[in-house]
Amino acid sequence: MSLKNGGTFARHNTLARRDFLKIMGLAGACHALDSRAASGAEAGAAKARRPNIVLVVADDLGYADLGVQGCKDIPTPNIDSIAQNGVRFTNGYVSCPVCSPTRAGLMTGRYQQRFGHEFNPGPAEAAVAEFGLPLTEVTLAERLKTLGYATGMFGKWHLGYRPEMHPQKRGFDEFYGFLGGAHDYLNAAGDKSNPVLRGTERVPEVDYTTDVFAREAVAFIDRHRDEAFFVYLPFNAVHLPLEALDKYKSRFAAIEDKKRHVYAAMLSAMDDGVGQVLAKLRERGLEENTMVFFISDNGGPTPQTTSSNQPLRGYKGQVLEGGIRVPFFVQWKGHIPAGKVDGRPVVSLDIHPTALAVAGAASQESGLDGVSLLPLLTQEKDGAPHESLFWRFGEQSAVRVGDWKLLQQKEGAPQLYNLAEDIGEAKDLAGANPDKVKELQSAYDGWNAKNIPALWKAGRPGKDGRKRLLKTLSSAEPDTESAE
Ligand SMILES: [Ca+2]
Repeated sequence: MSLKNGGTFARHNTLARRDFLKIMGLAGACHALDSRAASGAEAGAAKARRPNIVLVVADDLGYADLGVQGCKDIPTPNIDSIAQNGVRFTNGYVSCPVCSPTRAGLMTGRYQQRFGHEFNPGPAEAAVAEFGLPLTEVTLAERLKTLGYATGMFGKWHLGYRPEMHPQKRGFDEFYGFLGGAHDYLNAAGDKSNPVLRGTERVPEVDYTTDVFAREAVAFIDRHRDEAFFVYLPFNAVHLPLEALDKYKSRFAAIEDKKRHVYAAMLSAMDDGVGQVLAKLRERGLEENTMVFFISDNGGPTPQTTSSNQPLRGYKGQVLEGGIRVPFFVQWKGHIPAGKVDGRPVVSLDIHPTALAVAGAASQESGLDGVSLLPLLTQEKDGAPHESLFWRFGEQSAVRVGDWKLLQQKEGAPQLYNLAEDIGEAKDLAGANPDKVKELQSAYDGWNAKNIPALWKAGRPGKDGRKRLLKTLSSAEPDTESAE
């Protein structure tokens, strides 16, 4: 795709949003339309205000872990329904193959390497002292809050432990969840170094975390049903540790493999939770006024959890497709097509500008790397939203331009694949296509020139982190980069 096409898309993007707002009757003083004070039928009130945004993020869910993505032994009807009622992107990517950097990109709409958020921080007990989403960056929650949204977050933060990094300092009115990267599900209140918090207060008793995060999100929707809201629901499911309630495990008595059995139960619990959120939107007549996103934060770590990235090669922690291509669904009843499968490459960075466009933000923010997907979703625009997509994760890097992908793993020579013909990245075409290698390398170098060095490295805690690590070594099992 040429630069010219990219420019056309950007212009069309702006036009489409303006037209869309006109249609919605939202152009101009949207804020005045906030219907908190309005009474009467809920559905009627919902029509006269900015659309809600619900962003559900699964943790370490593989590309093929959902029914609609090909999973055969674990039914996920509720998550599947988002794809069935909306658009399923089959080339949907995240900007990193591990947790925290993906979330940094997701919240900011910018490649996280632009601001040094390239790595995970290490486990909560020994997090790198420098860790946290830099305060130079503006989150989606902050931008939506400025537009008058009620903002709530329920689940895993993983963007900083320091007080100034707390979700409620980064745009969220309400927070129920934990600050770290991994968490117990069954004895959730027992984790003293990474407690479950309501706001900044430790919660003394916590149910199965997947259940409770969904319950909190549902309660938030109920409380804020008469105003525009943004719900960020990043489950820690289906990340390690493998822990599930008997009521979920009993659904999978036929699965003999012990890991798979618990994994199925954890995924089923999350599917129930998503179902409860969708049911609440339906009950309150908000489906047509709410855009719902569903993604995973990185690919599945198959050996650890039995997650599947088929037919992709590679796992969490790698820039092979299995690490970065994820389930990516968007639903907005009555506004975007139902049951559409879209093969155009999109990336998690696009969610931020898409949400702002849906919210009717007056102008596009500068400095974003993501683009609004609204013109794709409303079918007003053909063509790809991105000329190219990029990944950098320490010694690993990758670039995708059209169907071509050039990638550099930790060791070895750069590899070139044609994803249209070889989704499993099995046939390295680098030797036969030196010009293509050069072209993609040049695109990567241009992108990378605007990045900065990583502000911290996982597994190398700063002075404070080292102290904490030594203190907790007897009780803690340090996570590896890929396990976190
Ligand atoms: Ca993850």
